[in-house]
Amino acid sequence: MLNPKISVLAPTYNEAENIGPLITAILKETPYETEVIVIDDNSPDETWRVAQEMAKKDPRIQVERRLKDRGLTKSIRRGIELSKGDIIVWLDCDFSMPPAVIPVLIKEITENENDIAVGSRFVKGGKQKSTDNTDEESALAIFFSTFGCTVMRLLLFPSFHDYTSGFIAIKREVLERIPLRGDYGEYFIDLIVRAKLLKYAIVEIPYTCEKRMAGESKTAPTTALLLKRIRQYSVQILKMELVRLRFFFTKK
Ligand SMILES: Nc1nc2c(ncn2[C@@H]2O[C@H](COP(=O)(O)OP(=O)(O)OP(=O)(O)O)[C@@H](O)[C@H]2O)c(=O)[nH]1
Ligand SMILES: [Mg+2]
Repeated sequence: MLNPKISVLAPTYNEAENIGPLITAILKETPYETEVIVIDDNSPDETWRVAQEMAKKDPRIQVERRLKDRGLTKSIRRGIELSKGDIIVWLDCDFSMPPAVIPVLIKEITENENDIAVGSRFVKGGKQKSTDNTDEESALAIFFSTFGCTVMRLLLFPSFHDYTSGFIAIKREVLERIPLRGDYGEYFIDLIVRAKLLKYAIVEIPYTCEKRMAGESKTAPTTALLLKRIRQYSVQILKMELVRLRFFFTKK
């Protein structure tokens, strides 16, 4: 792929302290012609305002302030709709996923004939964030994502490791064939399983997941929400088994 256009999507909810430095880092690190699209769910901390101020001075930045129907998957979907890139990248906006890895993911598509490159905590060289100095909910969330990904590997495709990554570079044409489905992080399991079934070339690139730079977790700020997420992920695994079965019988 020669000279692709790149769209980097930044879904945010209460990331006011992170979004400015993150946009700057993304624009610094990403090769080729790049647009950054911030999709903010009308954050009470006014993340959208910080991004809008930057967008006034830099035409590469676009801000979508969503006023209703909050949701991570819906926001990424909206970002895809607005984007113009040949390759679309997205990542968490809390510096847990280093922007310096973005060019490595893109290179896997432009030079190594992959369709999808995923930032992975669970391949050799990758690292899940440490549970040191973290509260109980975050430690539990870290435990469940590590344990959950191992279970998914065993039940789904053992060749893939980080089913809840959320850090990805992907060709637009793949997303045209596989629209994102789901509410929160489980959309990623669906995307990977369907892409595997359709035999897209997927590579995992190791990275070290850091603790969020500032602000609060949206995955597991309370034990009740963490349990809800675990339930969502469990239902998703069962759904994917059904999708797999249907695929093998109908080949679509
Ligand atoms: N637009 C939008 N973004 C969201 C929503 N919920 C979470 N996000 C963003 O999705 C990304 C992942 O959320 P995090 O809170 O970092 O989840 P996490 O990585 O499991 O939790 P941490 O351990 O705190 O990093 C971040 O960029 C959030 O701002 C939402 O409802 N709407
Ligand atoms: Mg995070």
